[in-house]
Amino acid sequence: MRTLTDLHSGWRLTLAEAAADTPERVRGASVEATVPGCVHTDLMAAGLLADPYLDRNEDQQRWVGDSDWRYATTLPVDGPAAPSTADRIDLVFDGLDTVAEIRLDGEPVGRTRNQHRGYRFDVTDRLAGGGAHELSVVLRAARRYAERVRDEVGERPGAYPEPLQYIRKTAANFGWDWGPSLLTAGIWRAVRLEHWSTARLARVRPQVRVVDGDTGEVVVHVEVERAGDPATELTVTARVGDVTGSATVPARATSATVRLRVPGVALWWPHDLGDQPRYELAVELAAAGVGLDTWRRRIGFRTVELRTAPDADGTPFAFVVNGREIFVRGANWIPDDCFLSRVDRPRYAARVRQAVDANITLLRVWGGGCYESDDFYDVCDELGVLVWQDFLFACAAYPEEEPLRGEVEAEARDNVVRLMPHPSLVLWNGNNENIWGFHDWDWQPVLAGRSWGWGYYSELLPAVLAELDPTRPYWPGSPYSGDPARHPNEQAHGNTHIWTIWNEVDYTAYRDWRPRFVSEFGFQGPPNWATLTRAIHDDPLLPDSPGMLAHQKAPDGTGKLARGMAPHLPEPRNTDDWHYLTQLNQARAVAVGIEHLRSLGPYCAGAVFWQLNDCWPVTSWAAVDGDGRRKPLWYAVRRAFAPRLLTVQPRPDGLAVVLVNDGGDTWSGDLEATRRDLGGEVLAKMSLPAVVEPGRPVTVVLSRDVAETADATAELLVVEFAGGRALWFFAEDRDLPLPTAPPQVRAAPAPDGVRLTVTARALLRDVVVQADRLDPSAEVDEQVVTLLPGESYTFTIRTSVAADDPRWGGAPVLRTVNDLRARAVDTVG
Ligand code: BMA
Repeated sequence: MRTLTDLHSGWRLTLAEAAADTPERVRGASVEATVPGCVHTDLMAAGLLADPYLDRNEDQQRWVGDSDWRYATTLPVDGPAAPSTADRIDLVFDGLDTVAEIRLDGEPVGRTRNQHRGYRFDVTDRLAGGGAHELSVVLRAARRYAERVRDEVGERPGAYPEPLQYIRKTAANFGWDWGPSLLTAGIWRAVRLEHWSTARLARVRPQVRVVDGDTGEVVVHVEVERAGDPATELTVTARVGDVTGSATVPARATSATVRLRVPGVALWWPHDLGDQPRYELAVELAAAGVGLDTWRRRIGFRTVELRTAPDADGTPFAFVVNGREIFVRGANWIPDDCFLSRVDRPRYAARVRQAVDANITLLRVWGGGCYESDDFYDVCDELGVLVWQDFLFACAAYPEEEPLRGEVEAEARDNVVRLMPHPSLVLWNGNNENIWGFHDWDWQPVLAGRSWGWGYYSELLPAVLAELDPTRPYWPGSPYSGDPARHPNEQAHGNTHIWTIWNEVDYTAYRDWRPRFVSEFGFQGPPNWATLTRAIHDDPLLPDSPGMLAHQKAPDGTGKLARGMAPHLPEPRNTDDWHYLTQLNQARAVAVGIEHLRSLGPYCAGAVFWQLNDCWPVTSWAAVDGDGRRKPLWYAVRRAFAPRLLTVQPRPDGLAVVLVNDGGDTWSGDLEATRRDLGGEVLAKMSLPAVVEPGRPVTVVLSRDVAETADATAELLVVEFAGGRALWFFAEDRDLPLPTAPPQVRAAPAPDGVRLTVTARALLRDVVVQADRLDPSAEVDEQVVTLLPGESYTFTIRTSVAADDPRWGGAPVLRTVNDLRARAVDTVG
């Protein structure tokens, strides 16, 4: 049997070649190294590097990425390297970051230059002699390597100045408009010795399908690697439950296929539509009845298609899962930490759980990140989250020549095979914004006819998929319009990114778009207070103080935040106000986008906002901040993505109510709409019954007496349907005479913390409880709550802070837009 021995202990890290500005304290140091891990985290653990996530430490640390580093360990004499009867001993790296030279006892074993693939080296002869062996891995500075490749293949344009397209390494690692530039190096995934004889399972590719309703079909393609006598006949057996099949690998052959038909399978569904039954698929390799190798994964049975055949309006982009067309409620996923090896299974589970709790049904693993570890896809399988995986190309023209082409193909092959057992994976996408860049970002004169990646997206990647995993749809890019002759971001065709909002125009302009599917749109806001103040210690702390600016990577981000909220909200007077208002504006902006896009269904078939998570504490588009805290946006997304949505939308013929039902059952009730004054008195009213079938939004244009007001700043619209409520304000908050009477607040002890009941004496806009200001570990069950006069809402807060703490009662913990009015009035008065 193949045996695996992890080589994760005894590693030391030293400098191999120091960049000029490397501090003296590091030069002679030899520190304990964590494997899997990276240089930054080892240096931090040894006290030689300040945490780059704090203040402006990032600026002082370029030397880490610009130096060469050496990892070394000794294989114990009586351990896995001891003389062995195995035919083969392989040294296997699941991931090296990135440009590595591997040696055993000082003699070269191999070189690598791609973070996104695994490597296997036959070291049988090297270890034959017994005794202690030294294993070392020297990692060369990635930027320097990339620049050398650039000089070889010729410069290509890109959105960032760094040479990220000349090396197969997580692009965002060079710095992004939400991420620091912390060029990592390390043995970032598992490393081990594998002992085996005769043959091993080199690749197992289960193609999983559903045929005839509830019969599962699993076609298992197996490739073996042989050692020893090539004439040995091998047997491959595959099993799902009590269904077994086998095939022979004849002498000298290296592949076989086993077909299984599994009757009566239960289908795997995204979490909002059904369960996630999984079935263990076990594959065994044997020779003459002796087991040689095994492979096990949990698969799921489901079908997926991407409907893109042109229709009368253009080119749809609609996911059909198990025969049912869905509206995708999605979020973009970026690496959850700049130091990828810190993202372990519990962290993936917590983050994906946050997505599920926000009613998100799809995560798009964005192309500037990485192919995540199996844990991520496994958690998505388990929790019923669809995954759209980008191939790793983002925001740049990528050369198609060697030494890159071969690496791109090898990494695609590795990862397509690795990820294909996962039912959650529903789409492979060619790249992020590169086709757009080619069309719009003035790349063509610079390229002057040189390759830019189109060959990857249009030929290489689809060919790899057709060969290895034809069960999943492929799409060349995000955005892409389905035809290379057409502008890639054309809204009637394919998938679209909306970035004019945030960069240029007000968020209400989302309503001017009629796209078929939006795979990126978003708006920034700062992280939660506890996260912000853990990372930034500016004094005074201002929106543009130095530490704050270092944690805001978007061009003119601070200006865009200010301009984005000015049309809507009262002006902030201080950093506390700014923090509450910019977070609130982010929540409102994205909710407006989501509700509008859902109201266009099924013409529009998905809204994937930018972005779920962060990789460090930063002001960004994320709903969950770099410390894992849910921003007000998260709560707004949960509401806007509720399977059943009631939303008010302006339409050419007047204000309309749109009822959206993504659930499995009919949604019906009486729709009641009232126009009221700010004191709550009903001025006009209409009601009518409505029946909303799944996937078919119903639009009801409101009668004019309800929908039109003569006094925009004195009235609002309240719509109710089947227990849900939506509000529409005729004027912006900054223009509303919001009542300044403070709410009544009552804090009562609860088993895990506090129940905070807020009662509105008058209309109260967007209550947020920043409990993390009192207790960094506090969690609040709801945020951004508007109360009509007389209404109460009870926030449940998990915290160790006592209920009788007077700070629960007001700013800066309890915030409302009304306080800003009060203060504005005070200041003026
Ligand atoms: C798109 C993304 C990312 C970026 C985001 C926000 O360009 O694909 O590159 O972080 O917008 O600007």
